[in-house]
Amino acid sequence: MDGAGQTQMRSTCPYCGVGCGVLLRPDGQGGLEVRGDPDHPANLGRLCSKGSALGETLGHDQRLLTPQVDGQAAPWDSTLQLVADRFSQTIADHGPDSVAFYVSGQLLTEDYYVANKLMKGFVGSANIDTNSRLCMASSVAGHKRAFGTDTVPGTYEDLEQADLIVLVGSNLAWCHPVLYQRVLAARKARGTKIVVIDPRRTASCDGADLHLALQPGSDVALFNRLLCDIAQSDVLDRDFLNHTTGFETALETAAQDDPSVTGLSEEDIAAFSALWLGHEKVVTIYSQGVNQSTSGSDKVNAILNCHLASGRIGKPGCGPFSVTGQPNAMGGREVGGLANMLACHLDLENPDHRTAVRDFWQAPTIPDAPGLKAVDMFRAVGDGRIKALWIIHTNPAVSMPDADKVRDAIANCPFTVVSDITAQTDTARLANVLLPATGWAEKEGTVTNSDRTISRQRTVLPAPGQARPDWDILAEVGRRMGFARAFDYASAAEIFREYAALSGVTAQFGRDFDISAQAQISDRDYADLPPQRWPLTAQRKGGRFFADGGFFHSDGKARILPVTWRPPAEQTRPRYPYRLNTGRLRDQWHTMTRTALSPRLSAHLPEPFLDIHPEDALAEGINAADLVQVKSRTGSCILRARLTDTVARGQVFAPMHWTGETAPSARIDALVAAMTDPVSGQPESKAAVVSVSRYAAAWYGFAVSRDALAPNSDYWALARTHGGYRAELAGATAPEDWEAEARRLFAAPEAEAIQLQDAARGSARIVLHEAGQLVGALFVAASPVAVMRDYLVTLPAGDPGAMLSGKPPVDMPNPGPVLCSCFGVGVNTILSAIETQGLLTVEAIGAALGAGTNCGSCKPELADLLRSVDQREAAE
Ligand SMILES: Nc1nc2c(c(=O)[nH]1)N[C@H]1C(S)=C(S)[C@@H](COP(=O)(O)OP(=O)(O)OC[C@H]3O[C@@H](n4cnc5c(=O)[nH]c(N)nc54)[C@H](O)[C@@H]3O)O[C@H]1N2
Ligand SMILES: Nc1nc2c(c(=O)[nH]1)N[C@H]1C(S)=C(S)[C@@H](COP(=O)(O)OP(=O)(O)OC[C@H]3O[C@@H](n4cnc5c(=O)[nH]c(N)nc54)[C@H](O)[C@@H]3O)O[C@H]1N2
Ligand code: SF4
Ligand SMILES: [Mo]
Repeated sequence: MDGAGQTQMRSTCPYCGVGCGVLLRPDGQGGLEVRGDPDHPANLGRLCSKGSALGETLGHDQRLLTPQVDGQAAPWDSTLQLVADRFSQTIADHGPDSVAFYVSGQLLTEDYYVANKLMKGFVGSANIDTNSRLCMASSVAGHKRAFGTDTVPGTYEDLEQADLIVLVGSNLAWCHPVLYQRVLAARKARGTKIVVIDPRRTASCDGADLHLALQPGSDVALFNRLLCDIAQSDVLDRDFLNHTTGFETALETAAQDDPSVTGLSEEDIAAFSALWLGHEKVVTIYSQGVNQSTSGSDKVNAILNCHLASGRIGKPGCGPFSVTGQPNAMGGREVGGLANMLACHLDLENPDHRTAVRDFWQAPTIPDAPGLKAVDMFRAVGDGRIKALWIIHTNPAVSMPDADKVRDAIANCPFTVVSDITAQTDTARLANVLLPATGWAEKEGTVTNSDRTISRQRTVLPAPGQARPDWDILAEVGRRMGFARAFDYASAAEIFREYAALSGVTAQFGRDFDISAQAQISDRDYADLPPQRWPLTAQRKGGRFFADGGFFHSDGKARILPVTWRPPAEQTRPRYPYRLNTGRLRDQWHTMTRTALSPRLSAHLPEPFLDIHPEDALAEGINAADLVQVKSRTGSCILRARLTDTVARGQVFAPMHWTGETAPSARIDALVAAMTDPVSGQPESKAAVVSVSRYAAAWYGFAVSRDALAPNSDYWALARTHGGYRAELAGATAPEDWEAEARRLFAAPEAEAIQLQDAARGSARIVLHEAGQLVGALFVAASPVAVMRDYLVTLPAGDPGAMLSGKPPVDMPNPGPVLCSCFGVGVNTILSAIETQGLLTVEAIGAALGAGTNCGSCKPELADLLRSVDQREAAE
C-alpha cells in the first residue's frame, strides 16, 4: 500500500519479462488508473504502450464468471469433485502418465509451485510442461550445458554500462520496450553501439549501428566465426579459460563452419567482429530468433562460447543476456515447470535431487524420467495416450506449432479442463470443464523477471463472479485427490514460504537458486515485499554470477561447447518456396485475449498480414492490399499482403497473434510444422516453408459497427474501436443480397437502411441506423475496399448519411493509421506536421503533437517516418 492509503497499490505489469512496476489506483468504476512505478528497479517509472493501456483491458463483458461443465454453468463444489475424480480414475485405470498438465510462464510462482508439486510429487508423473517450452527451453538447455544450471548471469544495469549491445533474434523495441528505452537512454548518455542480428529489418534496427540480415537459422555460423576471431586476438582471456573446459575442441569445430552460409558479406561480418573485439563491455541480448529454432540450444551455446572465451561475463556491462518473454518465464524455470526439471533448479534425473525434494514434500513418489515436452505431449493427446488434460493460463490451440492438429487433439481428448479468465478462446471452446480464474490485479503472488528480480503482483480489484486464484483451484483439486495435508494452503504467502524453504534445502547441492532468506517471511512482510533480485540468502543478495568462475558443473568449470551450424529442419522447395518468419507486434500480446479488448492497442495494426518483398509480390502477381493464400504442408491461411523490403526476397513474415476469435483464417501456427530442437524440445516457430499466392476474392468488405458483429465470410478480421468494432471481410462468392447480409452481420433486422449499390461494379455501401444513431456501415467492392478507415472508425456517433461516401468532409484531414496509441495520433497527422512545421527530430514531433511522449514505444516508428521523409526529399 502506498502513502495515499487504500487508494494506490504497487504491483507488476502482467505482460512481458521486463517486469515493470506499476502503481494502481481503482477508478471507482471497476477499472484502474495505471502508472509506472518510479521506484521499481526494472522500469524506474517507465511503461510501454501495453502497460499504459492495462486499464482498458479489465472489463467483465468477456469474462468467465462461473465454472462450466459441457457448456453449462455449474457449482464449484461438484465441478472440482468432477475434475479430481476424473483425474484419479484415469490414473487408477491407465497409470499416472495417462494424465498431463500444460501450464504457462504467465502463472504466478505460487500457482506454478502447486501445479508442479501436484503432478511430480503426488500424481507421480512428470507430464507437466509449459508454454515456456515454446519460448525459453533452448536458453535453459544452453545455460545448463554451459554453466551447469539455468542461470542468467547479468542484470539490467549491464545494459546501461555496456559499450556495445548486440541484439540477436530480438525485436527489443517492440517486445521489451522499456529495456529498449533504457538502452536508448544509455546510448544518448555514452554512445553505446547497437548491432541487430535479424533476417528482418525491425523497429529495433532504427537506432542500430549495424544490422546483419543473416539467413534464417544461420546464427551458429556467425558466432563460430566470431569465436575464431576472438581466438586470434588479445580478447581471448587465457586466465578466464581456466574456469572453463572445451575451448580447443570448440574452436576446431567452429573453424570448420563456413560463415558464408549466413549470406552476409565479408565486410559486414568483419565489421561485427571488429565491434565485438573493440568493445570490452558487450552485452549480447537474445530472444526468440535464437530459441525458436531446431538449432536453438546450439545457437545459445555459440553465443555463450564467445562470452566465456573472452571472460566477458558476470562483470558490469558484460555478458550474455537471454531476455525472458512472459512475466514469470523466469519464475517458472525456477519452480521447475518444465517436464525435465524439479523445483529450485534441481534435475529430475538426479537421484539425490529427487530424494531431497521428495523428503521435503513428503511425497509418495517422484518420477525418475522427464515427462512429455509440449510438442510430444500434444502428440500423446492426439494418439490417445493422454486421456485427461488440464490446460492452465495458455492457449495452445493457437500458439502450438501444427495448431490445427493440436486443436483437433484437444477436441478429441476424453477429458479436458481449461482454467482461463475467458471462455472465448480457441482452446477454452474445446474444454469439457472450464474453471474461472481470477486475473491480473484480482490475485496475488510473485513473478521473476529477466534479471532475476522477484516482484509482487497485488490484489486491487475484487474477484469477478465466482473466479478463484489458480493456486487455490489447483490446491483444492489436490486435496480432493486425496492429498489433503500436502495441499492445505490458506494463502499465497504460505506457498511462498514453503518454496523459499525448499530452495534452502536444495542449496546443499550447490545450486544457484536460493531464496531461503525468505523462508520465514511473515504475511505482512510478504504483502509488502519490495522487488528483490535473487539469490537471497543469509550471505548474499542479488548481484551477478560467474565473474570469477564458480560455475555449477561438479568441477566448477563452464563448458565451451563444440557446435556446428545446421540449416532449419525444413528446406524450401518448388512447392513451398518461401521461408515463413513469425513474431510479435508492438501493441498485441500473444493470442490477444486481453490486448484486443483495448481500442487504443487495437488501432496500431488492426488486421493480420503477410510481409512480402515487392519483387516476390510482383513475381506472384500480388498487389498491395491484396489478400494472399499462404499454404504449408500442415495448413492454410488467408492474410493481407504488405509489400515491404523489411523482409528479404524468399522470406515472408506474419504476426502470431490472430485466432479463431479475431481472424480464423490467420491462425499462423496452422502453417508451422512441429519440428523441434533435439536438446531442448523447443519448436522451430520461425522457419516454416510455405507457398504464397493471390487469394482470388470475389468481393472485399470493410465494416464499422456499434456492437460486436458476427462475420462468417471466408476471410474476416475483427478489431475494437473506441466506438465499437471494425472488420475487414472478403469472400470467394458474393451474397445475393447485400442489404440482407448487412442486417445479418450487424444483427439489426429492423434498422433503417441508407444505401448505394452498383451491381455491375459489384460495389455496395449500406449504412444501418436507428433513429439517426449508427448501428453499422458496410462497404463492399470487387477489389480491396478504398475507404478512409481511420476516419470511419472514429465515427459511430456521426451522421449516418454522411458516412455513405466513406470519406471525411473536405475540410477534415484523414489522420491515417494510429501510430502513437497513447494519444491516438495518426501517420498522416505526423507526416503533415513534419512537412508543414519542418520538424526534424522525434522530440520535435513530441513537442508539436504529443506523439511518443508518454510511453515512448512508438519512437522507433517516428524516427522511421522522419527518415522516410528525408529520403523522399533527397530523391526529389
Ligand atoms: N508486444 C509484445 N511484446 C512481447 C510479447 C508479445 O506478445 N507482444 N510476448 C513476450 C514473449 S512471451 C516473448 S517470448 C518475447 C519475444 O520477443 P522477441 O524474441 O524479440 O520477439 P519475436 O518477434 O518473436 O522474434 C524476434 C525476432 O527474431 C527474428 N528471427 C527470426 N528468425 C531468426 C533467425 O534465424 N536468427 C535471428 N537472429 N533472428 C531471427 C524475427 O525476425 C524477429 O524480429 O516478447 C515478449 N514481449
Ligand atoms: N508461430 C509462432 N508461435 C508462437 C510463438 C512465435 O513467436 N511464433 N511464440 C511462442 C511463445 S514464445 C509463447 S510464450 C507462446 C504464447 O502463447 P499462449 O500462452 O498460448 O498465449 P496467451 O495469449 O498468452 O495465452 C494466455 C491465456 O491465459 C489466459 N489468462 C489470462 N490471465 C489468466 C489468469 O490469471 N489465469 C488463467 N488461468 N488464465 C489466464 C488468457 O485469456 C489466454 O487464454 O506462443 C508461442 N507460439
Ligand atoms: S515493457 Fe511494457 S509490457 Fe513489458 S513489463 Fe514493461 S510495461 Fe509491461
Ligand atoms: Mo514467450
